[in-house]
Amino acid sequence: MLFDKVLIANRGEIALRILRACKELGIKTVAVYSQADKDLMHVKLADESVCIGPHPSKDSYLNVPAIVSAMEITDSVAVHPGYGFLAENADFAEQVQNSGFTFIGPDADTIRLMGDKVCAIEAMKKAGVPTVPGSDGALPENDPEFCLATAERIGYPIIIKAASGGGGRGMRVVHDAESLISSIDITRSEAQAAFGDGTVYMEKFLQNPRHVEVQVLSDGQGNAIHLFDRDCSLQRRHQKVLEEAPAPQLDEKARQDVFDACVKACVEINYRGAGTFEFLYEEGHYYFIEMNTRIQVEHPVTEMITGVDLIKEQIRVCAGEKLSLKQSDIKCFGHAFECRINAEDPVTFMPSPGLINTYHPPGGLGVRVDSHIYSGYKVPPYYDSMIAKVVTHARDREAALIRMRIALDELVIDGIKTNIPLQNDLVRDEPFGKGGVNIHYLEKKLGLS
Ligand code: MV4
Repeated sequence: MLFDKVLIANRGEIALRILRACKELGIKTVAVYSQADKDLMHVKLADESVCIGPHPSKDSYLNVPAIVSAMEITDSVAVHPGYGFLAENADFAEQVQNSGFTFIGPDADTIRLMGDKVCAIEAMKKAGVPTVPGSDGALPENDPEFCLATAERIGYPIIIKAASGGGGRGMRVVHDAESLISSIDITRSEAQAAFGDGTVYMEKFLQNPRHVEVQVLSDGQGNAIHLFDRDCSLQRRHQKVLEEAPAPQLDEKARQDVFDACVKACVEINYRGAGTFEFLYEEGHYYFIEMNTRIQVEHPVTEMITGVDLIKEQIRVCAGEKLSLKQSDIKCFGHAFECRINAEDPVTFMPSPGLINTYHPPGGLGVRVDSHIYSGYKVPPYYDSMIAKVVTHARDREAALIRMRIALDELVIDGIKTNIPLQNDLVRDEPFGKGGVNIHYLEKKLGLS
C-alpha cells in the first residue's frame, strides 16, 4: 500500500513538483508554509495546508517540532523533504521515524553515514567506487609528522576537507609543506565552529576536473539501478547554473565501470530511495567525492533522458515497494539541459526579490518548466533565489541546446531582475557548446567578459 497522505516539508518549485507526483500516485497532500509563503502555488493546490511559523527558516521549514505536529494534526503518514532544509538532516529523519511516520529518503543511519564524508568515502571505496588518493581516513590531531608524510606521499597540491562539510564548505587547498600544518589547524577550527566537528581529511587536489554525478534508485531490498549521469560543471561559487544529461565526452569504459560500481555500492549499503554519487572527472578518471541522499535540483534532466519520474519512484520505494524498474528498462534517449532561473541581478548576482508583473513561460515539444511562479506572485527575500528551471530535451545535444536558446528567448519574467541574460549568453557560448568544460570555466569566463 502506498501512503494515504504525504506532507511536503519544502517550498517553491520542488514543493510543487512533489505535489504533482503525489497527485499522480493518488496520494493526498499536505502543504506546510511559513507566514511569508501563504501565496505559494503548491499551498493553493494541496488538499490541506498548515502554517508552521514565521519566515525565518529556523522557525518554519527547519522547525522539526512544528513539522511533526503538522503531520499529527493532518494524519499524514509520510514526509517528503525535497532538497535543502531538512532533506539530509539525520536527526529529523530519526524523529520522523520515532514518531511513527515515514521519512521519504534513506534511513537516518544512512544519511548520517553519508553526512560524514570520511565514512562515506570509506564505505564507497570498500564497495569498489573509485576515490581520490588521500589520507584514507581522518587526519590525526597533534601528529604533524604523519600529516607531512601523507601529503608528501599524495603529492602537492593537496586539499584539506572537513568531514562534516560538503558542497564546498570547509575546504582549503595547500600547495607546499611550509603551510600544511597551519592550514590543517585553521580548517579544523573552522569546521569545529561551523559543524561542531573538527574532523578533517586530506585529498590530492585535482586542478581542472569536471563535476559528473550518477543518479541511482534503490529499494533497500537488494535491487538498485543507475539512471546515467549529469554534468554539473557550470557553477559559480558552488552554485550550479546549468546542468545536462547525459554527461558528454567521457571515457566510455570508465563510465560504464562507474555506473556498475554505484549500483553495487547501493546494494552493499542497502540504500533506499533516490541518490546521487558525486564525482570529479579528470583525464579519463573518476574520483568519488560525496553522496547526496536527497532528490536533487537537477533531477529533471535525468527524467527527460530516461522517461522515469524520479520523485514517484522515490516515493514508491520509500513506501516499501520493490523497485519495479530493471536496469534493462532504463534507456538513455537524447540529451537534456536545465537552466536555473534565479531572481538575482545578472551583473552582481545579488538577490532581486519582488513582484513579478508578467510571467510568460516557454513551451513546445521537448520544453519543460518546473516553477511555482505566476504573474502577480511576489518573490519573498528570505529564501533561495531560484524561481524556475527551464529544461529542454531533444534527440541530440546540439538540438537540445538549440531548443534551450529558443525557450530562453520566449521566457518573460518582468518586474524583477533575473539571470536570464547570463543563461542566454551561456547557451551561445562556443566552448560550452562543444561540451566538457571544467568546474572553473564559468568563473573564468565571468572574470574575463
Ligand atoms: C575537490 C576539488 C579538487 N580536488 N576535491 C567543492 C565542492 C565539494 N563537493 C567538493 N569540491 C571540490 N573538491 C579534490 N580532491 C575541487 C572541488 C571544487 C568543486 C567541485 C565540484 C564543483 C565545483 C567545484 C568548485 C570548486 C572546487
